[in-house]
Amino acid sequence: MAMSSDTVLNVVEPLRESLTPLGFEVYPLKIGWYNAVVSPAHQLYYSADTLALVVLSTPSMFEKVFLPFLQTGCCEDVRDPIDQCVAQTVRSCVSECLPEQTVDIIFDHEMLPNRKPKFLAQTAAHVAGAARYYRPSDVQDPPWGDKKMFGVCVHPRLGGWFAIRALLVLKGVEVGEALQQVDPPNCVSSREAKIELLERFNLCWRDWTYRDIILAEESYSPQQRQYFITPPGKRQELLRQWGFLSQAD
Ligand code: B12
Repeated sequence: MAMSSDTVLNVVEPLRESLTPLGFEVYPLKIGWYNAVVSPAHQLYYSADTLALVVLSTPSMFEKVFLPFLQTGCCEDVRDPIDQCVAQTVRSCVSECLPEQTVDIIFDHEMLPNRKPKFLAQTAAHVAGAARYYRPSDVQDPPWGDKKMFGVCVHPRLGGWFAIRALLVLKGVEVGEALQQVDPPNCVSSREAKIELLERFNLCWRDWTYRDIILAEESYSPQQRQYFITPPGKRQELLRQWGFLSQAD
């Protein structure tokens, strides 16, 4: 089904309207933009003009969706309550807003049998114009030499205070010229700042200073910080302390 720009908006706007108040952001992209940059092993098998949406969580998702989700008691015995909560929220918004569409929903933590991620979240966020992906190869003659360094996305308003949660692929919805690619803002532009960002993300990511590489409009609340600083294996215990889980286990 070929779509005009009006129709792109008819898909994007309802999802935005339902996910934005819950602390998420939604950005459209074409599968072809993603496939143009990733290696053959990471290609997504849809036609180049297929419409997709990348979903980010912003700081307020924790209070708007996660704490209420905990209150419902849904997270007893789940591997990762955040992933569970995000999956439930995204799935229900998609089926409510796009009941007529076949949507493949891929989450950031999902892996293929060969243990590669099902989609590269940072690349998707970059090509959608949501958050610029700073890669080690963006720095010429880097001070870290040949050491393996990971890249990091920076959001123009949230710095590093967000996560990339899902890619929604609208199967059979082809958009052609109706969707134009926009460059994500280059908010960390000097060579020195890029070096600082990549060093923080790789060498001291636990102190979260990479998230403040630019001044952010919003960041994680003290309660959210406490949750994410707690190692995943100890989060159940923390939730119990907060009174969200039953005492007996
Ligand atoms: C596996 C993984 C890890 C592994 C390995 C990291 C890695 N990058 O390979 C480990 C365990 C080390 C890790 C650690 C962390 N991770 Co991690 N991780 C992932 C995961 C699941 C997959 C990443 C991956 O395998 N990449 C594969 C490599 C090959 O991809 P790549 O290097 O980007 O290469 C591609 C691009 O370069 C692209 N490309 C080529 N040319 C061009 C040109 C352009 C312009 C573009 C845009 C792209 C592009 O093609 C290449 C592939 O062919 C992602 C979620 C996801 N589904 O993507 C989160 C993710 C990258 N991690 C994240 C985070 C936050 C972390 C941690 C801070 C811990 C945490 N969760 O708080 C640490 C920090 C890193 C560190 N210092 O250890 C965030 C990053 C958010 C951000 N702002 O960028 C992600 C996106 C998760 C999320 N939900 O938001 N992680």
